[in-house]
Amino acid sequence: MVVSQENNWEHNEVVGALRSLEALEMVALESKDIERWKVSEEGREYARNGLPEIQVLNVVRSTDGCTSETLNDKLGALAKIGMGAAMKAGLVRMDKASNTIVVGDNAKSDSSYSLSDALATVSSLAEKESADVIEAKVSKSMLDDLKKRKLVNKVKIVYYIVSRGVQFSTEIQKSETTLTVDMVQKSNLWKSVSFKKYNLNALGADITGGSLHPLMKVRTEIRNILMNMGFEEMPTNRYMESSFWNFDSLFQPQQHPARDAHDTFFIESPAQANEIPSDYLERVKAMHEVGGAGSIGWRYDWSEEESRKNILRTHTTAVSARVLYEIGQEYKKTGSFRPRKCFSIDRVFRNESLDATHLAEFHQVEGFVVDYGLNLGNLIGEIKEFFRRMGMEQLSFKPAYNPYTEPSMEIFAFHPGLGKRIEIGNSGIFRPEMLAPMGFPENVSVIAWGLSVERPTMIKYGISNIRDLFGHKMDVTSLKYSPLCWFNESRDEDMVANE
Ligand code: FB9
Repeated sequence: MVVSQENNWEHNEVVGALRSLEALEMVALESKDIERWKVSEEGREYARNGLPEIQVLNVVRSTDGCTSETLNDKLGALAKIGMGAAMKAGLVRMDKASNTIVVGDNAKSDSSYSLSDALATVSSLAEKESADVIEAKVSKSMLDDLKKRKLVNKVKIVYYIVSRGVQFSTEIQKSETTLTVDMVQKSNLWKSVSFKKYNLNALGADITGGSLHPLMKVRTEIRNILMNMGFEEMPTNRYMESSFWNFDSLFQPQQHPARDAHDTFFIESPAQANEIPSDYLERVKAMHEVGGAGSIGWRYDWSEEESRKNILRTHTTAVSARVLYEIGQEYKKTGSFRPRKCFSIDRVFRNESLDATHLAEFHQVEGFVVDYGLNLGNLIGEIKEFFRRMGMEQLSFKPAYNPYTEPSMEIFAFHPGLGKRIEIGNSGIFRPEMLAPMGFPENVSVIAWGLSVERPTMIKYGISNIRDLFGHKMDVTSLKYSPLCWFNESRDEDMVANE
């Protein structure tokens, strides 16, 4: 501290240099700390020119019929600060008869203003005496008043007693950091140079590089849960899809509101899909127009042109439709098929109004089981097991409507962390009007359910605004510190059970 003052050096720079010399063992440092009172810039101004209330008193004393305007003219901004303090201290008062400011009862010409004395004492001693010396001369109440008005404050100053180190020298001999071949074989320098000691306390360099997005951590956890339940992943590498696979193959009528532009993104180019199996297209057309497999259909003139319109897929059920069509074809060819449990997790796009929890896209999870004679009980069982592994128990089911499933159910669960029941997904049994054109017989059924990745991620990571999770405004650096995602401590048991 003294060194930095005497040489007008920055205290922290002096400390840095001392630390470097200590590392070279050229100096030894004994750390000390001391409490001091420091006077603020405002405090120093008042110590020079008088506290605002004293300046107000002086103006009032020297002005007959002093008014607020007089004070403002003479003291500017100080008038307001000073007037309040001067009134409070009884140095001045308002004379109602003349409506002017006059000298108060506490302003006796021979008495000094104790707060001014206190400020003067602190200002004269602060730079050279420790806090306890000042506190012996100035009362606590005065110091508290000055501190409250931010004119002084108490600080702890760390300083060092510096003495010569074992390697003291008036020159800094550059310590080598690397032992080279030359030093050993050619010049024998290794005998005379000094080597820098390893600083084993030094922190390692921050490891840069990428880090996984919370959505991807949750997607991986959900993928592992489904694979441990025997589900195989479907190919989802098709953001652009035809309306045919996204809607028509699911028996969703062409007049359905979800199919128009305010809910769906239509592709301008290429606008039309070409590769739709023609025989399958005809069977889908017939199912919409006149029905079949016990259904009376939707009874409207189905448009092939409408079905060929390219869109951004609105759900990964379009992926399920393509996979189920291939399985149905297997049945048509061989008269049997291998029952399967399939899932998909990928981005879907909806032309919806944005808000704190909805963007125009989200990651959908969908699982289905195709087998002979599946029923609602099987569906509820799969859903309960899946969400149990996500740490959700106490599920409940509410009848709902989907264009391509009947019956359909919304899924709810009590979330222990949130302490309330929340919606966790949707589900249903694919309609026969969807399965028959694919080639499935009546005794084959498909149970399915869906959820998003965003909602569990936002709950898991405590994120309330989806823009903090996904999109150009999210704080990417926060990714480095987001923890791994485990939904259910009993996951290890599940892993062992399924191995
Ligand atoms: O994910 C949703 N909620 C959810 C899921 C998991 C979860 O985990 C807990 C922390 C551990 C917490 C919450 N939902 C579905 C419910 C709501 O968030 C809902 O408001 C938003 N939904 C999306 C659709 O919004 C337009 C979530 C998304 C969703 C909804 C339905 C399906 C898929 C995704 C479906 C389906 C389906 C139905 C029948 C057959 C096949 C697929």
